[in-house]
Amino acid sequence: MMHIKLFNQVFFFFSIILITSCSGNPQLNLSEAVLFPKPVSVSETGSSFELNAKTKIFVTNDSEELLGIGNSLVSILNPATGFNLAVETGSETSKSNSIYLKISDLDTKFGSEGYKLTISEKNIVIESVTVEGVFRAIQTLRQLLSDEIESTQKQEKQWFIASGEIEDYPEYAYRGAMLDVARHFFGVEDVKRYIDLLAAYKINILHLHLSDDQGWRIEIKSWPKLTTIGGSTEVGGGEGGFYTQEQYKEIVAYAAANYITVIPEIDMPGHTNAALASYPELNCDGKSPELYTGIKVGFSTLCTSKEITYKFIDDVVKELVALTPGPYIHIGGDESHVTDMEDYIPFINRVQDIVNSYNKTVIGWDEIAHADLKNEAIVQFWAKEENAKKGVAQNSKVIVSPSTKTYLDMKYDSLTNIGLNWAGYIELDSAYLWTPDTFIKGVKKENILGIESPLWTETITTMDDIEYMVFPRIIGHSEIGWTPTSLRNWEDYKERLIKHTKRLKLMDVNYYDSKLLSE
Ligand code: TNX
Repeated sequence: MMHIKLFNQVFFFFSIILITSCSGNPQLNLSEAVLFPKPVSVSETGSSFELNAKTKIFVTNDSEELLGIGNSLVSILNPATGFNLAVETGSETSKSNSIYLKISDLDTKFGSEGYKLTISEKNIVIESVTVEGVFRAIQTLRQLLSDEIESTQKQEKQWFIASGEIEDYPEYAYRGAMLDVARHFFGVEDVKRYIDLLAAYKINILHLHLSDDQGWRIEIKSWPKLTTIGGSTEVGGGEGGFYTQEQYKEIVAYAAANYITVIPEIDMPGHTNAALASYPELNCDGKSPELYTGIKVGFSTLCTSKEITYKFIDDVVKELVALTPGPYIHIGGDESHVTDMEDYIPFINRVQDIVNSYNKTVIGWDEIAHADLKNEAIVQFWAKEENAKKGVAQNSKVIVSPSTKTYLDMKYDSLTNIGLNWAGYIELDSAYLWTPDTFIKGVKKENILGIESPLWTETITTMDDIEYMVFPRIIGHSEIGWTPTSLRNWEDYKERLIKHTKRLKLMDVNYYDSKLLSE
Protein backbone atom coordinates (compact mmCIF):
# COMPACT_ATOMS: atom_id res chain seq x y z
CA MET A 1 0.00 0.00 0.00
CA MET A 2 2.72 2.45 1.03
CA HIS A 3 4.48 1.82 -2.23
CA ILE A 4 1.47 2.60 -4.31
CA LYS A 5 0.88 5.85 -2.44
CA LEU A 6 4.49 6.89 -2.89
CA PHE A 7 4.34 5.94 -6.55
CA ASN A 8 1.21 8.05 -6.94
CA GLN A 9 2.87 11.02 -5.32
CA VAL A 10 5.98 10.70 -7.46
CA PHE A 11 3.85 10.25 -10.57
CA PHE A 12 1.77 13.30 -9.65
CA PHE A 13 4.94 15.34 -9.09
CA PHE A 14 6.40 14.47 -12.47
CA SER A 15 3.16 14.98 -14.33
CA ILE A 16 3.00 18.54 -12.96
CA ILE A 17 6.49 19.18 -14.31
CA LEU A 18 5.42 17.65 -17.60
CA ILE A 19 2.30 19.85 -17.85
CA THR A 20 4.10 23.10 -17.11
CA SER A 21 7.00 22.33 -19.38
CA CYS A 22 4.73 21.06 -22.11
CA SER A 23 4.04 24.50 -23.52
CA GLY A 24 7.11 26.10 -22.01
CA ASN A 25 5.14 29.33 -21.72
CA PRO A 26 5.80 31.39 -18.62
CA GLN A 27 3.19 31.60 -15.88
CA LEU A 28 2.07 35.20 -16.20
CA ASN A 29 -0.56 36.91 -14.09
CA LEU A 30 -3.17 38.72 -16.17
CA SER A 31 -4.39 40.64 -13.11
CA GLU A 32 -1.03 42.40 -12.96
CA ALA A 33 -1.25 43.70 -16.53
CA VAL A 34 -0.89 47.47 -16.85
CA LEU A 35 -4.04 48.50 -18.70
CA PHE A 36 -5.50 51.94 -19.49
CA PRO A 37 -8.38 52.43 -19.15
CA LYS A 38 -8.69 49.78 -16.46
CA PRO A 39 -11.09 47.03 -17.60
CA VAL A 40 -14.33 46.15 -15.83
CA SER A 41 -13.25 42.61 -15.00
CA VAL A 42 -10.06 40.59 -15.30
CA SER A 43 -9.63 36.97 -14.23
CA GLU A 44 -6.32 35.21 -14.57
CA THR A 45 -5.55 31.57 -15.29
CA GLY A 46 -1.83 31.79 -14.58
CA SER A 47 -0.35 30.81 -17.91
CA SER A 48 0.31 32.55 -21.20
CA PHE A 49 -0.09 32.56 -24.96
CA GLU A 50 2.95 32.96 -27.16
CA LEU A 51 2.66 35.13 -30.22
CA ASN A 52 5.18 33.86 -32.77
CA ALA A 53 5.90 33.91 -36.49
CA LYS A 54 3.42 31.09 -37.06
CA THR A 55 0.49 32.67 -35.21
CA LYS A 56 -2.58 32.95 -37.43
CA ILE A 57 -5.08 35.77 -37.22
CA PHE A 58 -8.61 34.83 -38.22
CA VAL A 59 -11.72 36.92 -38.67
CA THR A 60 -14.64 34.57 -38.20
CA ASN A 61 -17.21 36.65 -40.04
CA ASP A 62 -17.08 37.43 -43.69
CA SER A 63 -16.93 41.18 -43.20
CA GLU A 64 -14.72 43.70 -44.96
CA GLU A 65 -14.86 45.94 -41.92
CA LEU A 66 -13.67 43.21 -39.59
CA LEU A 67 -10.93 42.30 -42.03
CA GLY A 68 -9.83 45.94 -41.90
CA ILE A 69 -9.59 45.73 -38.12
CA GLY A 70 -7.61 42.51 -38.45
CA ASN A 71 -5.20 44.43 -40.64
CA SER A 72 -4.92 47.17 -38.05
CA LEU A 73 -3.95 44.49 -35.50
CA VAL A 74 -1.33 43.17 -37.90
CA SER A 75 0.09 46.66 -38.34
CA ILE A 76 0.44 46.94 -34.56
CA LEU A 77 2.14 43.54 -34.28
CA ASN A 78 4.44 43.23 -37.28
CA PRO A 79 6.97 46.08 -36.87
CA ALA A 80 8.33 45.22 -33.40
CA THR A 81 7.97 41.45 -33.69
CA GLY A 82 9.45 41.37 -37.16
CA PHE A 83 6.83 38.74 -38.04
CA ASN A 84 4.92 38.76 -41.24
CA LEU A 85 1.46 38.05 -39.82
CA ALA A 86 -1.56 38.27 -42.08
CA VAL A 87 -5.33 38.03 -41.63
CA GLU A 88 -7.41 35.12 -42.88
CA THR A 89 -11.10 34.31 -42.82
CA GLY A 90 -12.06 31.19 -40.87
CA SER A 91 -15.20 30.19 -39.06
CA GLU A 92 -14.10 27.90 -36.21
CA THR A 93 -12.39 29.17 -33.10
CA SER A 94 -10.44 26.13 -32.01
CA LYS A 95 -7.19 26.04 -33.96
CA SER A 96 -4.12 26.42 -31.83
CA ASN A 97 -1.68 29.33 -32.13
CA SER A 98 -4.45 31.55 -33.45
CA ILE A 99 -6.05 34.88 -32.67
CA TYR A 100 -9.74 35.03 -33.52
CA LEU A 101 -11.70 38.23 -34.09
CA LYS A 102 -15.35 37.43 -33.83
CA ILE A 103 -18.74 39.15 -33.88
CA SER A 104 -20.90 37.43 -31.23
CA ASP A 105 -24.20 37.87 -29.46
CA LEU A 106 -22.95 39.00 -26.09
CA ASP A 107 -24.98 39.97 -23.04
CA THR A 108 -26.55 43.44 -23.36
CA LYS A 109 -24.29 44.78 -20.60
CA PHE A 110 -21.45 44.85 -23.18
CA GLY A 111 -23.32 47.45 -25.25
CA SER A 112 -21.91 48.34 -28.64
CA GLU A 113 -18.31 48.98 -27.56
CA GLY A 114 -17.80 46.21 -25.01
CA TYR A 115 -15.85 43.04 -25.62
CA LYS A 116 -14.74 39.76 -24.19
CA LEU A 117 -11.10 38.75 -24.54
CA THR A 118 -10.24 35.14 -23.73
CA ILE A 119 -6.59 34.13 -23.68
CA SER A 120 -5.39 30.57 -23.24
CA GLU A 121 -2.09 28.87 -24.00
CA LYS A 122 -3.70 27.67 -27.16
CA ASN A 123 -5.34 30.73 -28.62
CA ILE A 124 -6.90 34.15 -28.16
CA VAL A 125 -10.55 34.90 -28.86
CA ILE A 126 -11.84 38.47 -29.10
CA GLU A 127 -15.60 38.79 -29.20
CA SER A 128 -17.91 41.76 -29.47
CA VAL A 129 -21.34 42.60 -30.78
CA THR A 130 -19.76 45.15 -33.14
CA VAL A 131 -16.55 45.65 -35.08
CA GLU A 132 -16.05 48.76 -32.99
CA GLY A 133 -15.92 46.59 -29.87
CA VAL A 134 -13.33 44.35 -31.53
CA PHE A 135 -11.28 47.47 -32.25
CA ARG A 136 -11.48 48.54 -28.58
CA ALA A 137 -10.39 45.01 -27.55
CA ILE A 138 -7.36 45.21 -29.82
CA GLN A 139 -6.18 48.27 -27.88
CA THR A 140 -6.29 46.11 -24.75
CA LEU A 141 -4.45 43.26 -26.44
CA ARG A 142 -1.77 45.70 -27.53
CA GLN A 143 -1.20 46.78 -23.92
CA LEU A 144 -1.04 43.12 -22.84
CA LEU A 145 2.08 42.64 -24.94
CA SER A 146 5.32 43.93 -23.47
CA ASP A 147 6.05 47.64 -23.94
CA GLU A 148 8.54 46.92 -26.73
CA ILE A 149 5.60 46.15 -29.03
CA GLU A 150 5.42 49.94 -29.48
CA SER A 151 8.87 49.98 -31.03
CA THR A 152 9.10 50.61 -34.75
CA GLN A 153 12.26 48.45 -34.92
CA LYS A 154 12.35 44.66 -34.80
CA GLN A 155 13.02 43.45 -31.22
CA GLU A 156 14.84 40.20 -30.47
CA LYS A 157 12.54 38.69 -27.89
CA GLN A 158 9.67 36.30 -27.26
CA TRP A 159 6.14 37.70 -27.05
CA PHE A 160 3.92 36.29 -24.31
CA ILE A 161 0.44 37.38 -23.29
CA ALA A 162 -0.86 36.44 -19.82
CA SER A 163 -3.80 34.03 -19.94
CA GLY A 164 -7.28 34.59 -18.55
CA GLU A 165 -10.42 36.48 -19.42
CA ILE A 166 -11.27 40.16 -19.66
CA GLU A 167 -14.83 41.45 -19.82
CA ASP A 168 -15.00 45.12 -20.55
CA TYR A 169 -17.42 47.89 -21.52
CA PRO A 170 -17.54 51.67 -21.05
CA GLU A 171 -19.17 53.65 -18.28
CA TYR A 172 -19.98 56.53 -20.66
CA ALA A 173 -20.84 56.41 -24.36
CA TYR A 174 -19.09 59.72 -25.13
CA ARG A 175 -15.37 59.94 -24.34
CA GLY A 176 -13.88 62.89 -26.12
CA ALA A 177 -10.91 65.12 -26.72
CA MET A 178 -11.09 68.59 -28.23
CA LEU A 179 -8.32 70.20 -30.25
CA ASP A 180 -8.35 73.94 -30.91
CA VAL A 181 -6.88 74.33 -34.41
CA ALA A 182 -8.04 77.96 -34.59
CA ARG A 183 -5.66 79.68 -32.16
CA HIS A 184 -2.76 77.77 -33.69
CA PHE A 185 -3.26 75.68 -36.77
CA PHE A 186 -2.22 72.02 -36.81
CA GLY A 187 -1.95 70.15 -40.10
CA VAL A 188 -3.39 66.80 -41.15
CA GLU A 189 -0.34 64.76 -40.06
CA ASP A 190 -0.46 66.19 -36.53
CA VAL A 191 -4.17 65.49 -36.25
CA LYS A 192 -3.63 61.90 -37.44
CA ARG A 193 -0.92 61.40 -34.84
CA TYR A 194 -3.32 62.77 -32.22
CA ILE A 195 -6.02 60.35 -33.39
CA ASP A 196 -3.60 57.41 -33.09
CA LEU A 197 -2.78 58.38 -29.53
CA LEU A 198 -6.42 58.89 -28.53
CA ALA A 199 -7.55 55.60 -30.03
CA ALA A 200 -5.03 53.69 -27.91
CA TYR A 201 -7.00 54.79 -24.82
CA LYS A 202 -10.44 53.99 -26.25
CA ILE A 203 -11.39 57.64 -26.75
CA ASN A 204 -14.17 57.78 -29.33
CA ILE A 205 -14.73 61.49 -30.05
CA LEU A 206 -12.47 64.13 -31.59
CA HIS A 207 -14.02 67.58 -31.37
CA LEU A 208 -12.25 70.05 -33.66
CA HIS A 209 -12.60 73.72 -32.74
CA LEU A 210 -12.45 74.96 -36.35
CA SER A 211 -13.05 78.68 -36.00
CA ASP A 212 -12.31 81.46 -33.57
CA ASP A 213 -11.24 85.09 -33.48
CA GLN A 214 -7.74 84.22 -34.66
CA GLY A 215 -8.54 81.89 -37.52
CA TRP A 216 -11.04 80.04 -39.72
CA ARG A 217 -9.67 76.58 -40.53
CA ILE A 218 -12.13 74.76 -42.79
CA GLU A 219 -12.63 75.53 -46.46
CA ILE A 220 -16.19 76.69 -47.21
CA LYS A 221 -16.57 76.82 -50.97
CA SER A 222 -19.51 79.25 -50.95
CA TRP A 223 -17.63 81.72 -48.70
CA PRO A 224 -14.01 81.34 -49.88
CA LYS A 225 -12.58 84.38 -48.08
CA LEU A 226 -13.19 82.64 -44.74
CA THR A 227 -10.00 80.72 -45.37
CA THR A 228 -8.07 82.93 -47.79
CA ILE A 229 -8.40 85.87 -45.39
CA GLY A 230 -9.70 84.36 -42.15
CA GLY A 231 -7.31 81.40 -42.26
CA SER A 232 -4.23 83.44 -43.06
CA THR A 233 -2.89 83.96 -39.56
CA GLU A 234 -2.99 82.69 -35.97
CA VAL A 235 -2.05 83.71 -32.43
CA GLY A 236 1.32 85.46 -32.54
CA GLY A 237 0.92 86.37 -36.22
CA GLY A 238 2.18 83.12 -37.77
CA GLU A 239 0.90 82.03 -41.16
CA GLY A 240 -2.07 80.00 -39.88
CA GLY A 241 -3.58 77.60 -42.38
CA PHE A 242 -6.76 75.66 -43.04
CA TYR A 243 -8.00 72.26 -44.14
CA THR A 244 -9.27 71.94 -47.67
CA GLN A 245 -12.46 69.90 -47.75
CA GLU A 246 -10.42 67.01 -49.18
CA GLN A 247 -7.98 67.18 -46.27
CA TYR A 248 -10.81 67.42 -43.78
CA LYS A 249 -12.42 64.32 -45.29
CA GLU A 250 -9.10 62.56 -44.90
CA ILE A 251 -9.10 63.40 -41.19
CA VAL A 252 -12.69 62.22 -40.78
CA ALA A 253 -11.93 58.95 -42.57
CA TYR A 254 -8.77 58.38 -40.55
CA ALA A 255 -10.70 58.97 -37.35
CA ALA A 256 -13.47 56.63 -38.51
CA ALA A 257 -10.92 53.88 -39.14
CA ASN A 258 -10.00 54.34 -35.48
CA TYR A 259 -13.66 54.34 -34.39
CA ILE A 260 -13.47 58.01 -33.50
CA THR A 261 -16.26 60.39 -34.50
CA VAL A 262 -15.18 63.88 -35.52
CA ILE A 263 -17.35 66.73 -34.25
CA PRO A 264 -16.80 70.00 -36.11
CA GLU A 265 -17.28 73.22 -34.17
CA ILE A 266 -18.02 76.59 -35.70
CA ASP A 267 -18.09 78.95 -32.76
CA MET A 268 -20.81 81.66 -32.84
CA PRO A 269 -22.06 84.34 -32.37
CA GLY A 270 -18.88 85.33 -30.47
CA HIS A 271 -15.35 84.09 -31.20
CA THR A 272 -15.94 85.15 -34.82
CA ASN A 273 -13.38 87.85 -35.57
CA ALA A 274 -11.78 85.80 -38.37
CA ALA A 275 -15.13 85.50 -40.19
CA LEU A 276 -15.96 89.16 -39.52
CA ALA A 277 -12.58 90.20 -40.93
CA SER A 278 -13.24 88.13 -44.07
CA TYR A 279 -16.75 89.44 -44.87
CA PRO A 280 -17.76 93.01 -43.93
CA GLU A 281 -21.46 92.22 -44.43
CA LEU A 282 -21.44 89.98 -41.34
CA ASN A 283 -20.75 93.06 -39.18
CA CYS A 284 -23.60 95.31 -37.99
CA ASP A 285 -21.68 98.39 -39.18
CA GLY A 286 -20.78 96.73 -42.49
CA LYS A 287 -17.06 97.16 -41.82
CA SER A 288 -14.50 94.43 -41.35
CA PRO A 289 -12.25 94.52 -38.31
CA GLU A 290 -8.54 93.74 -38.60
CA LEU A 291 -7.40 90.13 -38.29
CA TYR A 292 -6.63 89.36 -34.65
CA THR A 293 -3.56 87.54 -33.35
CA GLY A 294 -3.80 88.18 -29.59
CA ILE A 295 -5.40 85.94 -26.96
CA LYS A 296 -8.27 88.01 -25.55
CA VAL A 297 -11.76 86.50 -25.66
CA GLY A 298 -15.29 87.82 -25.78
CA PHE A 299 -14.97 90.91 -28.02
CA SER A 300 -16.53 89.80 -31.32
CA THR A 301 -20.05 88.97 -32.49
CA LEU A 302 -21.83 88.15 -35.71
CA CYS A 303 -24.56 90.66 -36.44
CA THR A 304 -27.57 88.77 -35.08
CA SER A 305 -30.11 91.17 -36.57
CA LYS A 306 -29.00 90.78 -40.20
CA GLU A 307 -30.60 88.17 -42.45
CA ILE A 308 -27.29 87.61 -44.27
CA THR A 309 -25.88 86.20 -41.02
CA TYR A 310 -28.37 83.30 -41.15
CA LYS A 311 -27.76 82.72 -44.85
CA PHE A 312 -24.05 82.56 -44.01
CA ILE A 313 -24.64 80.06 -41.19
CA ASP A 314 -26.91 77.94 -43.34
CA ASP A 315 -24.30 77.77 -46.11
CA VAL A 316 -21.53 76.89 -43.68
CA VAL A 317 -23.60 74.25 -41.90
CA LYS A 318 -24.72 72.76 -45.22
CA GLU A 319 -21.11 72.30 -46.40
CA LEU A 320 -20.01 71.04 -43.01
CA VAL A 321 -22.83 68.50 -42.83
CA ALA A 322 -21.72 67.11 -46.18
CA LEU A 323 -18.31 66.41 -44.59
CA THR A 324 -19.73 65.02 -41.35
CA PRO A 325 -20.93 61.42 -41.11
CA GLY A 326 -21.31 61.75 -37.33
CA PRO A 327 -24.53 62.96 -35.70
CA TYR A 328 -23.29 66.22 -34.17
CA ILE A 329 -22.54 69.82 -35.16
CA HIS A 330 -21.04 71.99 -32.40
CA ILE A 331 -22.18 75.62 -32.55
CA GLY A 332 -19.94 77.03 -29.80
CA GLY A 333 -22.05 79.73 -28.16
CA ASP A 334 -19.52 80.53 -25.40
CA GLU A 335 -18.32 83.84 -24.08
CA SER A 336 -20.48 86.01 -26.35
CA HIS A 337 -19.87 88.94 -24.04
CA VAL A 338 -20.71 91.59 -26.62
CA THR A 339 -23.96 89.98 -27.77
CA ASP A 340 -26.93 91.14 -25.66
CA MET A 341 -28.83 88.28 -24.06
CA GLU A 342 -31.99 89.45 -25.84
CA ASP A 343 -30.16 88.92 -29.16
CA TYR A 344 -28.23 85.83 -28.07
CA ILE A 345 -31.29 83.71 -27.23
CA PRO A 346 -33.16 84.10 -30.56
CA PHE A 347 -29.86 83.67 -32.38
CA ILE A 348 -29.12 80.32 -30.69
CA ASN A 349 -32.72 79.24 -31.25
CA ARG A 350 -32.50 79.98 -34.94
CA VAL A 351 -29.11 78.32 -35.37
CA GLN A 352 -30.50 75.19 -33.73
CA ASP A 353 -33.27 75.15 -36.36
CA ILE A 354 -30.67 75.43 -39.12
CA VAL A 355 -28.61 72.52 -37.78
CA ASN A 356 -31.73 70.43 -37.13
CA SER A 357 -32.94 71.06 -40.70
CA TYR A 358 -29.89 69.05 -41.81
CA ASN A 359 -30.78 66.27 -39.36
CA LYS A 360 -27.86 66.88 -37.04
CA THR A 361 -27.87 67.21 -33.27
CA VAL A 362 -26.62 70.47 -31.78
CA ILE A 363 -23.89 70.64 -29.18
CA GLY A 364 -23.00 73.97 -27.59
CA TRP A 365 -20.96 75.26 -24.65
CA ASP A 366 -23.01 75.58 -21.47
CA GLU A 367 -24.15 79.14 -22.21
CA ILE A 368 -26.57 77.81 -24.87
CA ALA A 369 -28.81 76.58 -22.03
CA HIS A 370 -30.10 80.18 -21.81
CA ALA A 371 -31.90 79.49 -25.09
CA ASP A 372 -34.78 77.05 -25.72
CA LEU A 373 -32.94 73.80 -26.26
CA LYS A 374 -34.50 71.84 -29.06
CA ASN A 375 -34.37 68.26 -30.30
CA GLU A 376 -32.11 66.98 -27.57
CA ALA A 377 -29.45 69.63 -28.04
CA ILE A 378 -26.47 68.79 -25.85
CA VAL A 379 -24.91 71.14 -23.34
CA GLN A 380 -21.15 71.01 -22.83
CA PHE A 381 -20.46 72.07 -19.24
CA TRP A 382 -17.18 73.93 -18.84
CA ALA A 383 -17.83 76.73 -16.38
CA LYS A 384 -21.27 77.38 -14.93
CA GLU A 385 -23.17 74.79 -12.90
CA GLU A 386 -26.41 76.69 -13.25
CA ASN A 387 -26.13 76.45 -17.06
CA ALA A 388 -25.68 72.68 -16.87
CA LYS A 389 -28.72 72.48 -14.58
CA LYS A 390 -30.72 74.70 -16.95
CA GLY A 391 -29.86 72.22 -19.70
CA VAL A 392 -30.96 69.24 -17.63
CA ALA A 393 -34.20 71.04 -16.75
CA GLN A 394 -34.82 71.18 -20.51
CA ASN A 395 -34.12 67.43 -20.82
CA SER A 396 -30.74 67.96 -22.39
CA LYS A 397 -27.82 65.65 -21.86
CA VAL A 398 -24.57 67.09 -20.57
CA ILE A 399 -20.98 66.60 -21.71
CA VAL A 400 -18.81 67.15 -18.66
CA SER A 401 -15.67 69.26 -19.33
CA PRO A 402 -14.90 71.11 -16.11
CA SER A 403 -12.15 73.63 -16.77
CA THR A 404 -10.62 72.89 -13.35
CA LYS A 405 -10.20 69.17 -14.20
CA THR A 406 -10.25 68.57 -17.94
CA TYR A 407 -8.75 71.70 -19.50
CA LEU A 408 -5.56 70.37 -20.98
CA ASP A 409 -4.23 73.88 -21.62
CA MET A 410 -4.03 74.52 -17.87
CA LYS A 411 -0.48 74.33 -16.52
CA TYR A 412 0.45 71.36 -14.32
CA ASP A 413 2.05 73.68 -11.78
CA SER A 414 3.67 77.11 -11.61
CA LEU A 415 6.77 75.79 -13.38
CA THR A 416 5.03 74.59 -16.55
CA ASN A 417 6.32 76.91 -19.25
CA ILE A 418 3.41 76.67 -21.67
CA GLY A 419 -0.30 76.80 -20.96
CA LEU A 420 -2.59 79.09 -19.00
CA ASN A 421 -3.73 79.01 -15.38
CA TRP A 422 -7.02 80.91 -15.13
CA ALA A 423 -8.80 77.70 -14.02
CA GLY A 424 -5.92 76.74 -11.71
CA TYR A 425 -3.07 74.27 -11.98
CA ILE A 426 -4.03 70.71 -12.85
CA GLU A 427 -1.50 68.12 -11.64
CA LEU A 428 -2.00 64.46 -12.54
CA ASP A 429 -3.78 63.65 -9.27
CA SER A 430 -6.21 66.54 -9.63
CA ALA A 431 -6.97 65.57 -13.23
CA TYR A 432 -7.79 62.02 -12.08
CA LEU A 433 -9.46 62.56 -8.71
CA TRP A 434 -13.04 63.43 -9.61
CA THR A 435 -16.18 61.79 -10.87
CA PRO A 436 -18.48 63.19 -13.56
CA ASP A 437 -21.73 62.15 -11.84
CA THR A 438 -20.96 63.97 -8.57
CA PHE A 439 -19.10 66.96 -9.97
CA ILE A 440 -22.06 69.19 -10.83
CA LYS A 441 -24.68 69.40 -8.10
CA GLY A 442 -28.05 68.48 -9.59
CA VAL A 443 -26.60 66.70 -12.65
CA LYS A 444 -26.83 62.94 -12.24
CA LYS A 445 -25.39 60.02 -14.15
CA GLU A 446 -28.50 59.61 -16.30
CA ASN A 447 -28.15 63.24 -17.46
CA ILE A 448 -24.56 62.76 -18.58
CA LEU A 449 -23.56 61.72 -22.07
CA GLY A 450 -19.89 61.56 -21.20
CA ILE A 451 -16.72 63.55 -20.71
CA GLU A 452 -14.43 65.58 -22.92
CA SER A 453 -10.98 67.10 -22.45
CA PRO A 454 -10.41 70.32 -24.42
CA LEU A 455 -6.98 71.52 -25.50
CA TRP A 456 -7.08 75.25 -26.24
CA THR A 457 -3.99 76.30 -28.12
CA GLU A 458 -3.28 79.97 -27.42
CA THR A 459 0.14 78.93 -26.06
CA ILE A 460 0.51 75.58 -27.84
CA THR A 461 2.42 75.73 -31.10
CA THR A 462 3.89 72.29 -31.89
CA MET A 463 2.93 68.62 -31.72
CA ASP A 464 5.46 68.25 -28.91
CA ASP A 465 3.55 70.93 -26.98
CA ILE A 466 0.28 69.11 -27.60
CA GLU A 467 1.71 65.83 -26.31
CA TYR A 468 3.24 67.54 -23.28
CA MET A 469 -0.04 69.09 -22.15
CA VAL A 470 -2.23 66.12 -23.04
CA PHE A 471 -0.12 63.24 -21.70
CA PRO A 472 -0.51 61.72 -19.31
CA ARG A 473 -3.56 63.68 -18.09
CA ILE A 474 -5.83 62.38 -20.84
CA ILE A 475 -5.05 58.79 -19.89
CA GLY A 476 -6.70 59.56 -16.56
CA HIS A 477 -9.65 61.16 -18.33
CA SER A 478 -10.03 58.14 -20.58
CA GLU A 479 -10.26 56.00 -17.46
CA ILE A 480 -12.82 58.33 -15.86
CA GLY A 481 -14.94 57.96 -19.00
CA TRP A 482 -14.55 54.20 -19.35
CA THR A 483 -13.98 52.55 -15.96
CA PRO A 484 -16.61 52.30 -13.20
CA THR A 485 -15.84 54.69 -10.34
CA SER A 486 -15.79 51.79 -7.86
CA LEU A 487 -12.73 50.34 -9.63
CA ARG A 488 -10.74 53.55 -9.69
CA ASN A 489 -8.32 54.86 -7.11
CA TRP A 490 -5.39 57.24 -7.38
CA GLU A 491 -2.71 55.03 -5.79
CA ASP A 492 -3.45 52.12 -8.10
CA TYR A 493 -3.68 54.46 -11.10
CA LYS A 494 -0.39 56.12 -10.19
CA GLU A 495 1.43 52.78 -9.85
CA ARG A 496 0.16 51.69 -13.25
CA LEU A 497 1.06 55.03 -14.79
CA ILE A 498 4.63 54.81 -13.48
CA LYS A 499 5.00 51.47 -15.31
CA HIS A 500 3.25 52.84 -18.39
CA THR A 501 5.79 55.66 -18.88
CA LYS A 502 8.15 53.15 -20.46
CA ARG A 503 5.52 52.48 -23.12
CA LEU A 504 4.89 56.20 -23.63
CA LYS A 505 8.61 56.64 -24.32
CA LEU A 506 8.52 53.84 -26.88
CA MET A 507 5.46 55.49 -28.46
CA ASP A 508 7.65 58.60 -28.66
CA VAL A 509 5.14 60.64 -26.66
CA ASN A 510 6.56 63.85 -25.22
CA TYR A 511 4.68 63.38 -21.93
CA TYR A 512 4.98 65.50 -18.78
CA ASP A 513 7.17 63.59 -16.34
CA SER A 514 5.43 64.69 -13.15
CA LYS A 515 7.25 64.49 -9.84
CA LEU A 516 4.24 62.49 -8.64
CA LEU A 517 5.49 59.64 -10.83
CA SER A 518 8.74 59.31 -8.91
CA GLU A 519 7.34 59.50 -5.38
C1 TNX B 1 -12.17 79.67 -22.44
S1 TNX B 1 -13.81 77.26 -22.64
C2 TNX B 1 -12.66 79.50 -23.71
C3 TNX B 1 -11.71 79.47 -24.84
C4 TNX B 1 -10.30 79.74 -24.41
C5 TNX B 1 -10.02 79.02 -23.13
C6 TNX B 1 -8.60 79.15 -22.68
C7 TNX B 1 -14.53 78.06 -23.63
C8 TNX B 1 -15.80 77.54 -24.04
N1 TNX B 1 -13.97 79.22 -24.03
O1 TNX B 1 -12.10 80.37 -25.83
O2 TNX B 1 -9.45 79.31 -25.41
O3 TNX B 1 -10.87 79.52 -22.14
O4 TNX B 1 -8.35 78.31 -21.61
